[in-house]
Amino acid sequence: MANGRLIQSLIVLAAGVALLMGPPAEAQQKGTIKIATQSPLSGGQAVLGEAIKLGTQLAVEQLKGPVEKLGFRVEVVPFDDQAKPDVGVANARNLMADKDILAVVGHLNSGVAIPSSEVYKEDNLVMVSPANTNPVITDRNLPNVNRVCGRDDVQGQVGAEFAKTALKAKTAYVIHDKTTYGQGVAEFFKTAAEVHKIQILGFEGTEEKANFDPIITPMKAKNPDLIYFGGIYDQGAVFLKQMREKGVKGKFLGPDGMDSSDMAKIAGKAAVGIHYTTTAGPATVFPEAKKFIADHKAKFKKDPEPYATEAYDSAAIILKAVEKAINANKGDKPTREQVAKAVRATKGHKGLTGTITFDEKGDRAKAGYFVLVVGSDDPGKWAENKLVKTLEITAPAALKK
Ligand code: ABU
Repeated sequence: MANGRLIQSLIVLAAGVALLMGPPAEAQQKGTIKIATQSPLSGGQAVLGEAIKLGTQLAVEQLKGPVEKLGFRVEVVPFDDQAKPDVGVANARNLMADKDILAVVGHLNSGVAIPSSEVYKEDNLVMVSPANTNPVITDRNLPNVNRVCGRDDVQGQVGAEFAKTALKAKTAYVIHDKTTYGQGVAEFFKTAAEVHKIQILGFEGTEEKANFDPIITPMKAKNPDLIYFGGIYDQGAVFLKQMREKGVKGKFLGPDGMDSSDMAKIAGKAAVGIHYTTTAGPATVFPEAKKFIADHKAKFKKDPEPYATEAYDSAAIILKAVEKAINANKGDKPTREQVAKAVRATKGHKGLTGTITFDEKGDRAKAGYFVLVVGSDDPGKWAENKLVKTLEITAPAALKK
């Protein structure tokens, strides 16, 4: 009898303790919300693709708390688009099939992001791009496509103005990689350069990655003041190195595709002194990014590469939007469309790279544009490249429908 009472008391006590501790963790779980990344994680552009993945991972690790408090586990799912449009589209189909994926941070390449985002659009899956600069990204007015970086129509003008006023170029020779991004930014540079009365001595596209002799020989004969390369560092650095080896003396300018420590690794001494424009603000110029740089170094044992900071901001915007969408949905898991709408409504987000507001087409209302000069052939010192110009420019208005 006494034993019976003791057992009864223990049961009551255990129930009381359980009540005080709240329901077990699994009972609070309303499911998983996944944020995908899409960027090249293999191949020649993996340095920047990896930066996008790492920036996203760090943001989710540090900022997922409020969404988790609402009962959801938050995960990052990285996809390797290999900088190839067909791979990006195939990945997009796969990630669309996973209904827990509510947002994408990506891509690196505009030529991959444009067709992939046509797939995301089918179910209003939101994409926030840290790095895609081609105007078409947002000029399509898709409700699910946004970017925190600038645009090539502006970047081309910034480059041309710098070529004229700072580099004193009177003539230029323009090479591009025939991609949506590389050819696009080269054309914007050329148009703006002509407005500045820079004479364009040549304009040529190539997919060559190893032997640039057939391009360099006629270019050298024209002795341009400036060579502009519209493309990415894995090709541009090889071209630059060979161009110097062949005795081309003109100054070298490129867009944000040059902005990677692999530029110095591949081009070596030829990289020292070249200029590039970029929409990836060097992390060191943002006071808010100080802790991010330290955390990135501690966790990944290296400096953040360009666009890691913008990836962090992209993921932070997504997490805030997911939190708002859950609350607006009475605590239930939101739809992809609800998240997309909350992302587009982003106004005055205090990011690492400054204040971010999306305009009606998904552009960052005011984006930063930077001009830098390479200071060393040591890839480990890429983050120390000297900033020579900073601009903040309002995104061009939406195209008339
Ligand atoms: N903006 C640099 C990466 C290249 C691209 O937008 O395609």
